[in-house]
Amino acid sequence: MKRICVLGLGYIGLPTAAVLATHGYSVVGVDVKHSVVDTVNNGDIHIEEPGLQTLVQAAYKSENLRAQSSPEAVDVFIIAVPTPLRGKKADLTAVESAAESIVPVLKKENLVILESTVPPTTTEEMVAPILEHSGLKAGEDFHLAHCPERVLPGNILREIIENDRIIGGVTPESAQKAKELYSSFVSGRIFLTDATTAELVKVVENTYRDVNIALANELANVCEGLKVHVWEVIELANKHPRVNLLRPGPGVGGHCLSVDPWFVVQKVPQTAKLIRLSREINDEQPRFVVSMIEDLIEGIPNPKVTVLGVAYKGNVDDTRESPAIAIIHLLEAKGCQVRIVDPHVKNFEYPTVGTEEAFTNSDCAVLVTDHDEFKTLSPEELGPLMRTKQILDTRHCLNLERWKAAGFNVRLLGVGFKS
Ligand code: SAJ
Repeated sequence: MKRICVLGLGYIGLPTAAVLATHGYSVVGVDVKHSVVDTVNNGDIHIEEPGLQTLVQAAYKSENLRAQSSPEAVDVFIIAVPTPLRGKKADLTAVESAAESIVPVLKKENLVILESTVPPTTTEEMVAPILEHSGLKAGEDFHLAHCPERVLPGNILREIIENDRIIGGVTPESAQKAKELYSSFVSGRIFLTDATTAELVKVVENTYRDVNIALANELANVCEGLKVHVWEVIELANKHPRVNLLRPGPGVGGHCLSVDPWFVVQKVPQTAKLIRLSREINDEQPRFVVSMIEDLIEGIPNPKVTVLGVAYKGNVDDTRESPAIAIIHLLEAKGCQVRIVDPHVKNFEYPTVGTEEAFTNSDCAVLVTDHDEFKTLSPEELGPLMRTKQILDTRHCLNLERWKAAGFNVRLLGVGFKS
């Protein structure tokens, strides 16, 4: 198993291709975007991920990584394409076309691995039948497995190697073949199962987190009403050895937690009640944040609001499903002028500006993303630029005592004091 084709050179595919290339495999990366193919063929990257540039450079120099627009005959195919949400259901178009593009070059004894997150049964009921258009039978003539990626954006390169992996084969032999490949670069444990179980395990992991955050968000809103400090409640409750509440915030974003639970709901809509409700609670959170901002800017004519951060979480450049998007839409719908700062995000549907410009004449700053850069902002320097010195921290990541000392009216999500 020396030649590998990775289909999809995004957040998962590119790091995977680069790791494989630096582990001695000859890797062909495939992407439908020509700009991505060109970038990778120049040894460059098109996404922000710590350490990735260095790794891709190393892969490029080793001449083990090149990119092109369609797959060629190899030993192993890894599909790592996006599975976005459309109408609360998985859009599997990219998986479908990736599988179709493999058909003409698929050979006996090949191994095909689906890494993309998919609704349970996709590998067996959708990918296998497409690949079988080649005339070869999955599990008999070629091996097919689902090996969900489980890495945390921002920490991908370490986690690709160190995380435990779940591998689900359409047959035990397929799982075993995939294990042989992963064990050549993974230091974590590898667990084997069937393809549908692996698909469900992956979406359940993110569902567990989403449900936990929904509870934290509901608690934050409960604490607002009770005038209790939610962050203290969670910290103290987590002192119990069997309690691990996650953190409330402005909502849940990213391509995983806000998406994957719907993959379960779409399969069993009548049964997955808690999963659906948790999604709804987390999707409602931007509205709650905006109601807090409204409270702060009440009575101010032509209010201007500074949004600190549009990435879905701190220190990444990814804005997919970010709660900031809903917050900005809602603020604009309420007639606010919005100024956005994000030191990590380069491409966003709204213009972003520098910090000083964003604070100038502003009536309220709202911290949406916990980027490290925001933790060291100077309220002493930024306050005088503002029309009204107010700040709302939805992540509990600012030193609000300092902002208060600089003359700010401060609010923290989930604390419940009137401004
Ligand atoms: N969030 C909170 N409160 C918390 C933790 C997170 O509001 O206490 C929010 C974040 O701000 C963000 C969202 O949840 O908007 C998701 O962030 P995350 O850090 O929980 O997860 P992701 O989406 O970056 O990555 C997850 C990871 N899954 C788990 O930890 C179970 C990662 O391991 C997966 O590989 C990834 O989803 C994926 O691709 O599925």
